[in-house]
Amino acid sequence: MRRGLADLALLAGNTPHVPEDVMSDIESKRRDFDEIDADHDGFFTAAELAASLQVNPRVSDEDVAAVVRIADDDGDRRIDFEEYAKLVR
Ligand SMILES: [Ca+2]
Ligand SMILES: [Ca+2]
Repeated sequence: MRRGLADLALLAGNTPHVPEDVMSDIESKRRDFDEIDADHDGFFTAAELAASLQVNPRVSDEDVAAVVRIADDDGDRRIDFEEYAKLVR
């Protein structure tokens, strides 16, 4: 049996293992994370977080450092996506 393009498109659009709302939640977190992670190395540091928050003058360097301290589970002083997802869940 040969699959047509329509069948493949149907398969591609069909993700039974991940409910759509969970999927979009992860996707929107991933987008936010990528925005903070300016150099896209898969981590963001206090400096990258501070730069992304510069639009908000009420956020101090101390606040940023505190967020990184709280979110940084493995103590490498960088926040990976897993740590970020936990923080904003
Ligand atoms: Ca980075
Ligand atoms: Ca970390």
